[in-house]
Amino acid sequence: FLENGATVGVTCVPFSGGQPKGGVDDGPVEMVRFGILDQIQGMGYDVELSDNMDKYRSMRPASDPPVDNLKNPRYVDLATRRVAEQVQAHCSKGRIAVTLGGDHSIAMGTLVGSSAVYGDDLCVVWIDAHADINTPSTTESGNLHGCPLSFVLGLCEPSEALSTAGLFDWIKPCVRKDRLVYIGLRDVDSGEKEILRKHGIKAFSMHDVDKHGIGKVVEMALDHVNKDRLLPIHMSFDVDALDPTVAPATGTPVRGGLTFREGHYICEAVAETGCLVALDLVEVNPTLGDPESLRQTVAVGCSLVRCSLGESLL
Ligand code: 6HN
Ligand code: MN
Ligand code: MN
Ligand code: MN
Repeated sequence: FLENGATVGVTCVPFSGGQPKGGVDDGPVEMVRFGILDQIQGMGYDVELSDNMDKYRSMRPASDPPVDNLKNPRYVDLATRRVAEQVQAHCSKGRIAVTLGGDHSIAMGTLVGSSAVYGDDLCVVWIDAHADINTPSTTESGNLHGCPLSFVLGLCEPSEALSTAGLFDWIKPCVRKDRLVYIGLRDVDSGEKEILRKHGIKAFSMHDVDKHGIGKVVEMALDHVNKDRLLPIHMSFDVDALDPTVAPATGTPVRGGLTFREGHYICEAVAETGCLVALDLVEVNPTLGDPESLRQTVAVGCSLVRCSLGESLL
């Protein structure tokens, strides 16, 4: 999939409706200001940018009371549906779809979009401190950035309230449970642990990274979803997978995360497969912390994107 003359389709999603903290909607503009588009171009890719990115902010409905404890459900429904269209458009033209968030709820859209093109073959590599697999009934926070995977895997029990409101009914199960793998977990809710166990979903926690080393963990993770390294990979990278000393400007930091090199190693190893078709880089919140934390987090986000696109391969 990665080859000379390839095109990267970038979608910027200035969206914060999946969680309560403002500022994560400024993530994409800060990464663009840091030069991510020129950097991708400088690597030899053509870059196509999705249009009307400002529209995300104006999509917020005037009234959006919780449904089933889920916060901002209409706003998240509208925004993620648009993300799905934009990512699908890139993938269907053979572009590598790079989506810059925004909070992690936008992955409902990116995964619907990429799976619409790649179907059952799609492998999902989820790099995060969190499992983001709460259902509308297990979520304690009601924040939809903690729920995207339960929607695309089809784990949500049919909810009368959601279907009456006509919300998320466009999301059909589109990712196979045995083609999802996690790296970096260290803050998983008890309801989520139950879901991972029940469905036999493969996860490599920070404990596994300590025990085996990142090289072995990435190899085992890719072996699980993509034994022959022939299937298309969608990597969803939440910057909070990194240790807060490496990526401090993020909404739900958890101590004991991936080092700078471990994070980059994952991206390099995925690039090396040549199978990357879609990448999400989410949860950069430039308003949290001092200017140096901001610069550091934006810089590391851009550098993970470049590495995923093969920057450090010789
Ligand atoms: N993220 N499990 C917690 C919740 O609210 O459901 C945290 C979710 C964090 C989500 O970081 O993308
Ligand atoms: Mn996440
Ligand atoms: Mn997270
Ligand atoms: Mn609907």
